[in-house]
Amino acid sequence: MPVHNQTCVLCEASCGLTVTTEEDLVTDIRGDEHDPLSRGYLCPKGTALADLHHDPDRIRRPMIRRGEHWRETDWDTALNVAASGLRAARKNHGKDALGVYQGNPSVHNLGLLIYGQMFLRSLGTRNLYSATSVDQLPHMLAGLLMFGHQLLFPIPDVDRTDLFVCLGGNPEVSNGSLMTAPNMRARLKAIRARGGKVVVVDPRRTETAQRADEHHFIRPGTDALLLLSIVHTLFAEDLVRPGRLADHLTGTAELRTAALDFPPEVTAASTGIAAPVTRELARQLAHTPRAVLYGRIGICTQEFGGLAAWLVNVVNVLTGHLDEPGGAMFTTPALDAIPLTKRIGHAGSFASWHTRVSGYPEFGGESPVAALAEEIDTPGTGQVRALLTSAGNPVLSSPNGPRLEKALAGLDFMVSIDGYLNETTRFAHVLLPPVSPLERSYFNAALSHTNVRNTAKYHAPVFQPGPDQRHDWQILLGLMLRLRGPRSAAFRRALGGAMERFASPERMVDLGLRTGPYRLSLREVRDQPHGIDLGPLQPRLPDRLATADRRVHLAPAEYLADLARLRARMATPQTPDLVLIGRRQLRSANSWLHNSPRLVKGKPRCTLLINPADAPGLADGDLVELSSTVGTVSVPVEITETIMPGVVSLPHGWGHGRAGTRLRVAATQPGVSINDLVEETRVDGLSGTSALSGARVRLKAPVRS
Ligand SMILES: Nc1nc2c(c(=O)[nH]1)N[C@H]1C(S)=C(S)[C@@H](COP(=O)(O)OP(=O)(O)OC[C@H]3O[C@@H](n4cnc5c(=O)[nH]c(N)nc54)[C@H](O)[C@@H]3O)O[C@H]1N2
Ligand SMILES: Nc1nc2c(c(=O)[nH]1)N[C@H]1C(S)=C(S)[C@@H](COP(=O)(O)OP(=O)(O)OC[C@H]3O[C@@H](n4cnc5c(=O)[nH]c(N)nc54)[C@H](O)[C@@H]3O)O[C@H]1N2
Ligand code: SF4
Ligand SMILES: [Mo]
Repeated sequence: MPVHNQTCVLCEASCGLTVTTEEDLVTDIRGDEHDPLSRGYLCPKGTALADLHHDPDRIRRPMIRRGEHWRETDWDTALNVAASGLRAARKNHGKDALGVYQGNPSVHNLGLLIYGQMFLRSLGTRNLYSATSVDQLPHMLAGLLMFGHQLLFPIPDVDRTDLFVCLGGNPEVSNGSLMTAPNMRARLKAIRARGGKVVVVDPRRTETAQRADEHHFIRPGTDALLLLSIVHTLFAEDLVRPGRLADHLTGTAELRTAALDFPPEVTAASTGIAAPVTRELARQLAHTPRAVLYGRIGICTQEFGGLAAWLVNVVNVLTGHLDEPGGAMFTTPALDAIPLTKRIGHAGSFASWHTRVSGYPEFGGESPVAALAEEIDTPGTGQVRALLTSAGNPVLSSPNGPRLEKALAGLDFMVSIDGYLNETTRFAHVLLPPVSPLERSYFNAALSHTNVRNTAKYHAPVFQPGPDQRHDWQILLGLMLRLRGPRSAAFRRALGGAMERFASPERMVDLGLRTGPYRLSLREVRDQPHGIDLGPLQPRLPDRLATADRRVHLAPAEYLADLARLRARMATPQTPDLVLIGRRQLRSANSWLHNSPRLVKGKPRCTLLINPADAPGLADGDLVELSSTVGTVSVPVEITETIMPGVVSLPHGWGHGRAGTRLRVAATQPGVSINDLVEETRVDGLSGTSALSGARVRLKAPVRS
């Protein structure tokens, strides 16, 4: 039976796979022992790729909706109808009337990544949205303001560090993010085995925290205060040692002044972290030669996400851990997007314009998702009339899902590129389904920028797509030619054919590799079925810096100005409300794998974690009503000391079973959507990133036991 090498595209870990097939069936999926990063590791989602591929609910032919009725059609008709609806909105109401939402899997799909950037940006609409603004935007902003490029992410060199301080991440479950590092459990265990230490700061004693040396509860949304207190301590106790980078910094004095107001004794009441703990954390980071402070989504999607992401980098710089082995390092990808994007003027942008309704700042040419519903449902010039969604499910993944649902229902026209009729795409008028992940080739274009070790991997598709199937990039190309290309169908076909041949994702990768730092070719990478190991991360500064003065900017004015907001928050008394945070689960991938029987079987997982102190009279499994200013959900509780008193947690990505979806397995375990409770108006006032974490909620209990 044929055995194929592939890579799992379901999360950033990008585990190598060996996939055994028999005719058109997947018979086995295992971890590839020779993959330079994953070395045979696989989580339960990897095997579920087979379920995804064979899922009878997965849409395989384009469809057009009239009222509630969907009918299959051919590609030419579907693309023509889709393009004419989108074109009408632009023609009648201007460029901004066409909105676009790109979801997370775009990052894991080579063709979609390249063509998405090329085509969707060329539409010139300000109403360009993506999952970035419910995710890593604050880290990208810090890359831009501190290092000069939005893609300059410092990555924890987890395999060589002796102190891993994890703030707002749960890598044992998420398998690492902005840190492509499969099997984080083994990697963290290895730190401890070599005498190192793992410290977790999180409002929940997570799976990662349970195996760490130390865990400290922190009140959601207060990380910037903790980090400023660490900075304060570093200066106050003369622990600042930027080492080799000392000559390449600006803003050290401003930073010291900024942190003066935030001694640990002052911030403790807000963070819940006692001053001696904060001081000790600062000292350990300063005194451990190979140490790294890592901050992930919990510090991004909160009210002070911008400040927190900045301060994580600041602490790594001040303690001499930026760009040093065992610290936070920059990658050297074989296809290096940083010089390529810099050359075409795409190093990043921030606040060069603001959104129409709420005045949120643009980032990288995009509007934050927090603005999507209001830009659709608020009349006026620039109102979104037609929407194209691709690889996303914002009804479940963005805040205030119910408002967005209403807004989508009111659009003149909507097109979705997606293989599922889900909570979002059911509103589309045209659904354009791409091939499955096993029917396309793989190259680690995006995630090689976040690898903990440099690698290059290419795989051919496991299955060849049939003649009536289209890749995402071919769908985008079809739309692009119909929206902006020649009017004659014959000329369009000829141009499309030429582009498919000469501008295929493979061609572009080959070109990128040849001009990249290792001067590889696609053939050389393809010849290594398990990928090429390009070695550990190397020091890259100052050369890698993209700032005009070739320095690391420690105290950009944007951050200093935002400190006033933080001071005000510190002065605001706590309310008696509970505070809601999210959580990830090993057998979920955001909202879209709940139709896999092997991933949803067992006890319902969509439960509300609550501390016993907040649950008098409640028992495990009791159904409670949880409400916020935007909605109410009924959910069973799970009473546990692992959640901080005053905080409750719901996993995200649930809330299935809505009318018009075609997800029969998911409908048997629908759960509720956390984003039916999170206000869309909760944003980080600096960056516009949604503050998904920290919504105030009230409990009415129990409604039934
Ligand atoms: N199994 C699985 N893996 C995934 C995904 C998935 O859905 N399932 N999703 C993938 C995606 S898209 C991403 S972006 C990554 C994310 O990867 P991670 O960032 O590791 O994701 P989470 O598990 O959500 O961890 C966030 C942590 O922040 C904590 N937190 C919440 N609020 C705060 C706060 O205010 N301060 C602090 N310090 N902590 C806080 C939460 O309790 C949680 O433990 O995971 C990826 N991997
Ligand atoms: N409250 C709360 N909300 C959150 C989060 C949280 O922690 N808490 N996490 C946020 C984060 S980090 C993220 S990344 C977002 C994710 O938010 P989204 O990206 O909007 O949602 P997903 O659930 O990842 O949905 C992915 C969709 O892409 C489709 N898809 C999968 N692969 C492909 C492909 O190759 N091509 C195409 N065309 N479609 C494909 C799937 O069928 C599915 O419909 O959610 C965010 N929302
Ligand atoms: S950790 Fe799981 S979901 Fe992520 S790439 Fe590996 S097998 Fe896939
Ligand atoms: Mo994400």
